[in-house]
Amino acid sequence: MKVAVVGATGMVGEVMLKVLAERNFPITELLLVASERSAGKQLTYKGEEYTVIGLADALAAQPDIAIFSAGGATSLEWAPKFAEVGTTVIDNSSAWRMDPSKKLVVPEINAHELTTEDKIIANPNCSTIQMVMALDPLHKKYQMKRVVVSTYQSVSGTGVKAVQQLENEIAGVEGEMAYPYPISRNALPHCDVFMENGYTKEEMKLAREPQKILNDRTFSVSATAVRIPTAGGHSESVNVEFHNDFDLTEVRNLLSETPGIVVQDNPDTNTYPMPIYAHDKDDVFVGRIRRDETQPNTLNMWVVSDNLRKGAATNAVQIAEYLVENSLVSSTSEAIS
Ligand code: A2P
Ligand code: 11C
Repeated sequence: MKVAVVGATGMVGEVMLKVLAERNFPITELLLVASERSAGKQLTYKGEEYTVIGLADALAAQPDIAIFSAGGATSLEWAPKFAEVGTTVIDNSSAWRMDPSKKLVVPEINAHELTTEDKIIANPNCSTIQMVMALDPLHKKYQMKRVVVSTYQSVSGTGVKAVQQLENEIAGVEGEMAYPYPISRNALPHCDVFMENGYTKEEMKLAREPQKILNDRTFSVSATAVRIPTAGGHSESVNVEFHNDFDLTEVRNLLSETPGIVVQDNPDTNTYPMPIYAHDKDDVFVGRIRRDETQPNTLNMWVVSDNLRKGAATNAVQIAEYLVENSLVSSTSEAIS
């Protein structure tokens, strides 16, 4: 495959290159793409140096697959141009997620919906991906009615400036602020911008994206998204009410048997998921599985994942792998790696 990584110099882009290399994605030609500011810069992939190019040059090269992590504005402008020349775009931004003509894909759940017609495929929001990974097997068995989620999101979800703000504050040095307030020793009930309804955009992503991914509007999600001073890995307290009753052992078994999920749940040994241990892993970790004793058919759980991996890069690469394995993209040349 001729693959373009758009936003290769960014935080997600860096992890994308790592994940593509680790999973040995079949690449015949790799185009590393960023803004014109970065054109000419050198980046390394599998020990080889690559020169960063701009979007116009990447488009002219007509890649088979382009994975975009360069923000919504870039995706809105450029993804259709790539699609027009036959490239299949996998887009990490929020630009196309709720567009009814675009699929919103978590491969373990709904990759089977993809066809050769899908030229722009949306990758869901990081906090959505880890939540639906844990909800899907339970929804299939017990049918969800309502989810109440509170997130504890790392600064890496905001980007380089936010990671720097946290590091500066810990080191006690002045610097640029990514957030309106200090983040060290703090918790900001504010992820992404505020909307007219008083919710943040992140909260609305959590409310809307799961219905589209699970192709089911019979359940609702109410979210509060909070930024906390962790470097990487998002955590979520998920309260889910089902139509049908469940057995806790069966819930643990269902989750354990689900590919991509690891259950870490043993109060006797203080075993539960934490962001520092989810770091650099592709799985979604679930623990603190217990019955909500205040109402029937309701479960509490704690869901943690590396937001730059399963929440972004890994999910996108898994989509690309699915396309290749199911001949939904055609390669312009023979694979050499
Ligand atoms: P650049 O490094 O040249 O600015 P992050 O989310 O970590 O800030 O990364 C954003 C990524 O998107 C970077 O690789 C950045 O490139 C890229 N990017 C931002 N704006 C554009 C643009 N207009 N065209 C292409 N790439 C862009
Ligand atoms: C965060 N979820 O942690 C965001 C980052 O819609 O893809 C990714 C934003 C998005 O703030």
